[in-house]
Amino acid sequence: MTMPSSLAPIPELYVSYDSAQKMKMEAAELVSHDLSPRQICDLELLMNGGFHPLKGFLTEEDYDSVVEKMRLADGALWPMPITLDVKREFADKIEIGQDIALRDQEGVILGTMTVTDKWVPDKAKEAEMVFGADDDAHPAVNYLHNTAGEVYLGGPITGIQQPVHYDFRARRDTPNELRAYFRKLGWRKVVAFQTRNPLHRAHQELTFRAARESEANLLIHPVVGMTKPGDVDHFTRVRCYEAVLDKYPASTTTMSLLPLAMRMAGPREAVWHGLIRKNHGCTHFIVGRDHAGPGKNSAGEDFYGPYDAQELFKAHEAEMGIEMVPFKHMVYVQERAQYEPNDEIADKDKVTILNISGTELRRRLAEGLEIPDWFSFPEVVSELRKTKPPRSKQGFTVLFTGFSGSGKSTIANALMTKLMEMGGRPVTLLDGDIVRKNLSSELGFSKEHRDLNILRIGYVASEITKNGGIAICAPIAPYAATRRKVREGIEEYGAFVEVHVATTIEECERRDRKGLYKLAREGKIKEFTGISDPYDVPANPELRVETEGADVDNCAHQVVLKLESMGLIAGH
Ligand code: PPS
Repeated sequence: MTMPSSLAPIPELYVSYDSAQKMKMEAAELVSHDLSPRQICDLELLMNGGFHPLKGFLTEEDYDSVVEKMRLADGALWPMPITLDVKREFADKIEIGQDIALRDQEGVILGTMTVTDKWVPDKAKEAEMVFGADDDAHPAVNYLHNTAGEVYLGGPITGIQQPVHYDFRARRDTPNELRAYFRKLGWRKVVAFQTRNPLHRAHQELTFRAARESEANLLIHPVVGMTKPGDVDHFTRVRCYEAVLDKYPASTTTMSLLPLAMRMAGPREAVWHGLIRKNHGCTHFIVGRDHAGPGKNSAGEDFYGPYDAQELFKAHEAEMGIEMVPFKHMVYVQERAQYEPNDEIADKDKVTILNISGTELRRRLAEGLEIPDWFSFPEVVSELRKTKPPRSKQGFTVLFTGFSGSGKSTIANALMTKLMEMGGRPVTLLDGDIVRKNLSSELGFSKEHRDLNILRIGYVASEITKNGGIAICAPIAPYAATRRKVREGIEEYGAFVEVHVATTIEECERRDRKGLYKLAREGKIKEFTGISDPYDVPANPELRVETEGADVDNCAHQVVLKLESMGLIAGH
């Protein structure tokens, strides 16, 4: 087997410091492409040699070959299409041979690309061949169809500067920085552990054993670029990793953060991860069961077999020049108070084997239940608890929707007062009228304007929810599709409680508190909800309150009871 014979530097795509200063000025004149977060991750690893031997975003010929054969056109093994997807309107402006500037989201020029290729990819084919199925349940296929631009541009990159990171700077290393570190410490064999999850005791055991068995040092190499939607954020994870790092014998282990945008492509991803680690100077790589698995497909089945990744890696191991260390499934044996590889326990019928699944862990965190010491380290559990407090301490949003005059604002006000009496979390009321005065004063009541108004309310509510507060919103919010969008934005951070204030249009008109229904009937107010403009009755709100025959206090109390039953407020 060919192993890296030296830790000599790997080629990068950066120009010298002086040239970079000059190029930066010149590049300001070029047509610019604003990179997406994923493209920034890809570009960083292209420029620093993490994706060696790639010299830029793939050309059409390389792309076809990677998709079909997992190889570049020159035959080199490369399993993942690294492509620069752009919008059609942008592609139409670009001539072949033209240089473009690649900018980060703040407009900083990171590099330039000479566009040698421009084509419309067959995305369905890419999905089938690279990810195994053209199924949007796969996060990368979903990205391909719903986020990526229609056209791919390819060509060589000239690197000007690394993307700027303000977080954990001391923990970020380029392939050459890691190679230099290994050289300096005399680490000739290094086994890398890839992860996108917090580490618990079982991981610490298995990585320690992997290193010991391969007589190598250990590199914990977590992904901090983009991982699977819904994963624990990397800030929390890195704080957890730092706690676990102290548990290894001194000077056997180090940690470095990898700005990779994962694709969750299972077997192909494992091979890709191996090549990336080889570029970072590692000799061994741990591949687990269902490595980089994307979860279930839309038929509820796994996308890949549990050992497909190990098999594909094994088949290419010699050519890759990095050795696979298969992940051992570690379980806790209560009688012996230690972790042991599951397949090495001879007396399974005589001992008690304990395990806590990922789902069970999430449940315990969500409900504030005990997480035993044998499962994880107290420092890790406490970090996780900080980011995932129990539901009764998380932020949430209540959206009241209903006709004008239905009683939304009155009930919302009563609810706010009740929640403030309970205390614990800040409460913000985003009432229809208040919002229209402060946030949406230029808007009218066309469909477009109402949507804008509701999306603005949704955005503010999502920020409040994210930061642990309670947002109470009370606009008419007549369109179901817009309400759904708001729900999606908020559910990323906390619960969304839709309350339909179901007062009939007849009753609202009879009450006519502001005299608006009369004006609407006379045609003096146009596009009036329920009279001359539509209202989509919520099909599945968390709660529907009838106001006729019930007083305000009772309506607000129904909402409180709902919030209690959802675990959002502690019983009182
Ligand atoms: S929306 O559709 O959600 O953007 O509406 P919203 O921001 O809640 O604003 C509704 C309040 O504006 C007054 N108003 C109208 N409502 C409906 N249709 C028309 N054409 C209209 N013109 C003015 C009305 O007083 C609403 O207040 P509420 O508190 O709902 O009674």
